[in-house]
Amino acid sequence: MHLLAHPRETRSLDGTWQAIPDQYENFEGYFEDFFDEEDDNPAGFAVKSIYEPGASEENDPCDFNIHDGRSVAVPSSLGEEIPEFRHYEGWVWYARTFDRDAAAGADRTFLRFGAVNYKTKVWLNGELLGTHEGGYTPFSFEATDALEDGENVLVVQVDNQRYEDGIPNESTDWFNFGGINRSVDLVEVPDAYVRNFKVESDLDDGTVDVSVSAWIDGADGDDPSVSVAFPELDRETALEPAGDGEFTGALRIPEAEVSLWSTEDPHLYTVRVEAGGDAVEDRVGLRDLRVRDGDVLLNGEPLWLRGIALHEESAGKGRALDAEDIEERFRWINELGCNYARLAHYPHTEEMARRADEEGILLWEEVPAYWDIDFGDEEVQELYRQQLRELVQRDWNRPSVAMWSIANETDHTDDTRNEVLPEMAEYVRSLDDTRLVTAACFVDETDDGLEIRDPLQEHLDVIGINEYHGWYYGDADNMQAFQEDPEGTPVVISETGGGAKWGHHGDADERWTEEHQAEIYRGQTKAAAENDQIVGFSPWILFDFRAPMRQNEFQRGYNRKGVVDQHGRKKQAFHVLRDFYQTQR
Ligand code: GCB
Repeated sequence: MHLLAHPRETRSLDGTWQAIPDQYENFEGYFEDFFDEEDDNPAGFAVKSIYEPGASEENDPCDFNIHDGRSVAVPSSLGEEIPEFRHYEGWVWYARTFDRDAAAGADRTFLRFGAVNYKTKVWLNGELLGTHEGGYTPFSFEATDALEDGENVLVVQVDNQRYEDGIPNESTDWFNFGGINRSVDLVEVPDAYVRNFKVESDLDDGTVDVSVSAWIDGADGDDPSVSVAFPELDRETALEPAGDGEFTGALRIPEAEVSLWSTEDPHLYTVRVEAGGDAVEDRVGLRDLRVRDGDVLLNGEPLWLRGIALHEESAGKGRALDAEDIEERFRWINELGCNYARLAHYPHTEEMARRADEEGILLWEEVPAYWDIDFGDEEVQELYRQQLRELVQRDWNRPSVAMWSIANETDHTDDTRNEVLPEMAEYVRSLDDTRLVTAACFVDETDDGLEIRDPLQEHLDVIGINEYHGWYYGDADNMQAFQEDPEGTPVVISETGGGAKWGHHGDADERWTEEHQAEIYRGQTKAAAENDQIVGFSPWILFDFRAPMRQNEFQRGYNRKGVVDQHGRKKQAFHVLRDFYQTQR
């Protein structure tokens, strides 16, 4: 199933919702009973006592009424909205009503969720529309048949418990912000509509080859006429049926007529896909990205990726970033002199990628296949593919996205993992073979120095390495000893760094001081610059972030490896990194 893409007018269901925690998971049965008996109980909504499920409205103590929750904003991270829910992990019922004007009614209506952490179950007017697992990617359900004229009642059960067979699973070094963390929209479309489309480009001897695929749903065997247009380039072409609702076409445009998208000049073009009575528009970039002779090339030119890693988190807002947060992130990224950012360890809001398109910042995007995933479990593998698919199909039109990362620090001595991860790399390529596939791997310390001993490396276009010389082990500047990979695959240092509490000062060899962290950055940046195989650097991390397993006196619930603290105050390492990037231009 392809994702319902976002570039069209929608009706937002963001705003004030009601939220009710259900820690003991009691209410689903009563809630469903209510709809069975709706005629007897027209005013309420699951108004049942847990002691007397059959009680009438008059004598019911009403332990649970979907309209009588706490008022919360959507999108939001629930624990940030209601302080006593800060560490809550369990079920929460969300509800809101909305009116539908039947006269303006479209043929078909979908409900689209930007991201809900972690499991979601959705009912509209008592009808179960669907379920979803995974906290960071969008999903949609068709609501056409459940919609009513006038008032509609939308109920969403959110479960933010951590699961052993989840992705991620129970153990992560980040905070588990539950809730409807991204926007909810009603999407209205005609009977036959453009579900998604993909624009790919590469350079071929002075020509920009552009290929376009569009997926049309609901045409019922009656092929509509489908076309794509790039108005600013004065180009248009028909897309031909390719089976299973897919339509494809290509354009060849002389390079001289095109402003290619690059980090220096991130030029975007409008693209418009029409199919019968439906049309969607987006802004895309035309560019050529590939790896050759150990380099990452953008439009044929080698690039050194001056990066930074970041989590999606904002003080007091959890994972529900707003426009101001996105603005602030790009201010820091630009101030550091970056041309690249690693969005760790899960898909961030798609607004980050849209902004990166405009700013000319290349992105590493990843799914939360992190640490100890149960790779042997087939259901977990299916969930893994689903999360990859939902991310790739969301962002495959974003020119900023350069790398899809399939995993972070998974055990390279585990045979099952070594069978499954190459399959996932191939799966990503089958969805999108115009970007580079990577993963954050470990490097092994041996008697001869550092070696990449991960069998996954031969399946990757770029090898990501997380190493903490100078912090967890070794000396910060010993990356010179890094062994050349025989294949010459380019390496990005996907993580390195050390912790420091903002404002804590001392000698450069005193842990947790800004001076110590800055010294690690001096050693690491020097080593990275001297190693030819390293083509990029995204140290850990832009800002301090909440991490339940970090509790010493300097941490108190935060991972302190930020070059900025959680309030936006810069540490000395920020300046070391910025100075280094001046020299890497
Ligand atoms: C890592 C992980 C990252 C942690 C970091 C740390 O290698 O990928 O999620 O937060 O180390 O601070 O130890």
